Parts: sequence; structure tokens; C-alpha cells
Amino acid sequence: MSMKSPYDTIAAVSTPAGEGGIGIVRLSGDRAIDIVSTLFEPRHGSGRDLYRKSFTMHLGYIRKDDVIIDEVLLSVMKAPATYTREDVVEINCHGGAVAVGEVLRLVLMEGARLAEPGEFTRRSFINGRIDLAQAEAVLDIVHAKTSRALEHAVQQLQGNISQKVEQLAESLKGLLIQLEASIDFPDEDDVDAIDYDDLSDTLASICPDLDRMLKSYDTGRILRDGVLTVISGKPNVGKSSILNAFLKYDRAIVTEIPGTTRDIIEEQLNLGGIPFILADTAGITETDDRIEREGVRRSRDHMERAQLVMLVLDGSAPLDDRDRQIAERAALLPHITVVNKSDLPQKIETSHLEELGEIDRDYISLSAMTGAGLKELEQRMVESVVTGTVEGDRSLMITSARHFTILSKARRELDHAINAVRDHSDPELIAYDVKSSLDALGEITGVVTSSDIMNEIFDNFCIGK
Ligand SMILES: Nc1nc2c(ncn2[C@@H]2O[C@H](COP(=O)(O)OP(=O)(O)OP(=O)(O)O)[C@@H](O)[C@H]2O)c(=O)[nH]1
Ligand SMILES: [Mg+2]
Repeated sequence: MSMKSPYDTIAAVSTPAGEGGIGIVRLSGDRAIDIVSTLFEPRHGSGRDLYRKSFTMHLGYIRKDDVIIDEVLLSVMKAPATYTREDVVEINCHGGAVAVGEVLRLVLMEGARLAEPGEFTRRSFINGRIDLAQAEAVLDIVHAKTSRALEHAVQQLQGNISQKVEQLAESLKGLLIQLEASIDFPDEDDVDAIDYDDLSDTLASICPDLDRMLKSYDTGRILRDGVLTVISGKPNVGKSSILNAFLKYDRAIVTEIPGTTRDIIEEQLNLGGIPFILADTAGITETDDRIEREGVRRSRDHMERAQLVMLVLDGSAPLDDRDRQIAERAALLPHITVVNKSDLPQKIETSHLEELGEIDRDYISLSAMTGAGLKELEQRMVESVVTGTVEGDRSLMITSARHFTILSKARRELDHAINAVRDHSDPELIAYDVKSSLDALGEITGVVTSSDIMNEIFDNFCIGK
């Protein structure tokens, strides 16, 4: 991405596209107030005095020649106590999308430049108000799928992860200073020879924190991206009916004809604060129908990618070979066994499930038609995610792949350092590993960073953030 001058005054619509109660045009930069003052006509007071005090709001009109474009509320925030640390003016428009667009156009005509995606947040980072991890948190807040994901992103914005990383970095820096002293003055009497035991203790004390953060990534990723849950089973067992029961409306077509569903239908679901992506698939079977065959192929593919499989059986009919084939695959993946159509006379018992191989026989009895058993199924889904993953200190959870990669690198370098200490290697060698680990940590907060990393992060933002 080509950054235009970082000194331009930038502007963008900061509210989502479409119709809404209000729309906000945001400006940031040296000329923000100048530009707005040429367009804004206050209802009360006048002149430059209006803009003297920070954090003030003013009612008035945006005018183009003699035409009033919109009645607006102006928020004036003055540098440096603003989001970008520059002068920021927000024009709260009351009109619809057209008025907002028109106001933006006028602002641009007066000399503001349209902001690039994430440019407000990028300035916040460049001007030192937030670090890189916090900038990423802003993005996560915008995209948060559930309240728990949001809570976590807010914590990251408050700097929890940055603080922990900095604390670890401080310990490493201390070590480095110690090591460098013994490198620079190896023969000085008043510089102690390095104490390998002491070094080894300090290095070891840094590992548990790093390990905990690394382990939290599984849960963190789930909170952010959701758990892909694939509803699998042979045709007509009620997969689409189950999706509809979860969503409480008829999302997918349900008929008594086997082979109804062809495409994969994915919908998002929030259970206990955890986002699930529920995927309804074509019933898996051998078929001569070309379209259905493609559906079956996609179902199989999707099942392999699933983080959780819902293995659906029809309780009103005996098990058959198709059930066995699907169960064989499900057994290799995290799965929940669901016996559907519990409202009909049942032909499946727990003992029958032994025929299906290594699957979980502790099944959920469900009627997608009446909703009986749905609560239990939901509970089982949440449990399957929460158990075996790190809950603990959720405030230090890693949700970003970038952070995970960096922390893994820091951890690896730390291992090298620990080995070097154990072998009583030269202080230079140990220092090199410690320095590498330290540099890696610096990439999280952006102390050490390249414009590539920055572009990658800020390119994911939308315009106006
Ligand atoms: N009695 C009863 N019938 C059900 C239940 N769930 C689904 N059915 C019926 O079973 C038939 C198939 O339901 P679907 O939800 O389309 O099944 P599916 O697994 O998606 O089928 P395909 O898309 O063809 O693979 C329909 O006639 C549903 O009304 C249930 O819990 N009880
Ligand atoms: Mg279906």
C-alpha cells in the first residue's frame, strides 16, 4: 500500500455504509479545524472561538453556498489528547447516506484527503498513542463476533498483552546487560564471572509465561474466528432440520426427499459466548446424480476441515453401511453423536452404536422437529470447546496468528539460550540467543517492526478506522 503523506489532513466516513440514524465524517490532522470551519455554520456563537476548547460539541449546519446540506453536531477534539494525537473533528450528520456522502465530498474539496483503510489507527500507532498489539485489538473489536471475543479484544486494547510482553522483554534485557558486561570486561576483577546457574534460573522463569500465552492460542483463535462445526450424515437423517432448529427459522430447505441439500450452507451461531460456524452439508451417499455427487464431494472435504463434527443418525431407522462409512471418518475427528427424530419410535439403541466403530456412544437424543434435546446438544458443543483448552487467565489470551508466530520464535530462541547456558557456552553465544528472543518480542508491540508488517496489519482495516 502506498502511503500518501502522513502530514495530510485525512477524512472518511467512520460509520458503516447504508442507512442509519446518524453518519459520522471524521477528520484528523493539522487542517481539520480550518477545513471544517469553512463549511460549518454554528447555531450559536461564531468564529474561531468555537474551536478553542477541546472536547466540545456544537450544533449547526453544513452549508454549500446557500444550500444547507445537513444539520449536524460537530465534535471538536484537539491534539494531543485524541485518538490520533492530531486535531480530530467529527461531523455527526443526521441525514441519510446521501447527506453523509455530500459532507465528505465537501470536506475533500476543501483540502482533506480521503483516508486509506486503517489510517486513523495507523496514525495513533505512529504518534505513539497505542502499540501494534493494541492497533490489532482495534481491528478485533470491529470484527468481534461475540461478547466474549469483544471483551478479550478490549482487554488487548487496554494493553494487557503488551504489558506482559514488555515485562518479559525487561527480564531479557537485564540478562543481556549482565552478559554484555562479562563480554566487554572479561578480566576486570570487579565484574563477576558469569554465574551459569543464575542465568539458567532467570531464563527458566521466563518460559512459563510464554508457554501459557502460546497455549492460549487455541482458545483465542476459536473466540475470534469461531468453531467450524459440520453437520454430517447420510441423506434424510435431518441435518438441514437441525440447522434450522438452531437458527429458529427455516434457513435450509427441508423435504422428505433424500438428497435435498446440495450446497454447503454456513451460518454463525453464538453459544455461551463462543462463535460456532454451523455448516449444513449434502447427505453423504453413493449417487449417480452429477449435482448430488459434487455436493457429496464437498461434504467430505468440509468434514475434514471441521473443528467439530456433528454425526447425525436417524433414530427411526436401522443403521446401515452409509452410517458406518461416515462414522469411520467422524471417529478420527472431534465429534458429537446425535440420534435424531426422537419423536418417532426408535430403532437405534446404544448397543447398536458399537457397529459404528470408534465413535462416541454417549449420544444426544434429539428431535429437530420438536426441539427436544437441543439444549443438551448446545451444552455438549460448548463443553467440547471449553474442556481441554486453556481457560485460566483469559486476559492474556493470544488470538492473533502473528502474535503466535512471534511468541513461538521468542520461545525457540529462549530454548537455544537455555541450551547454551547448560553447555556453559561463551557469553557471546548466549547473548546472541537472548537478543534474538528479545527482538522477536519487540515485534509484538512494534518496537521492532518493518513497514511490511505494518502494511499487512493496517490493510485489514476498513476505511474510517
Ligand atoms: N419426525 C421427525 N422428522 C424429522 C426430524 N428431523 C427431520 N425430519 C424429517 O426428515 C426429512 C429429512 O429432513 P432434512 O432436514 O431435509 O434431512 P437432511 O439430512 O438435511 O437431508 P439431505 O439434505 O437430503 O441430506 C424431512 O421430511 C423432515 O421433516 C425429526 O426430528 N422428527
Ligand atoms: Mg439437507
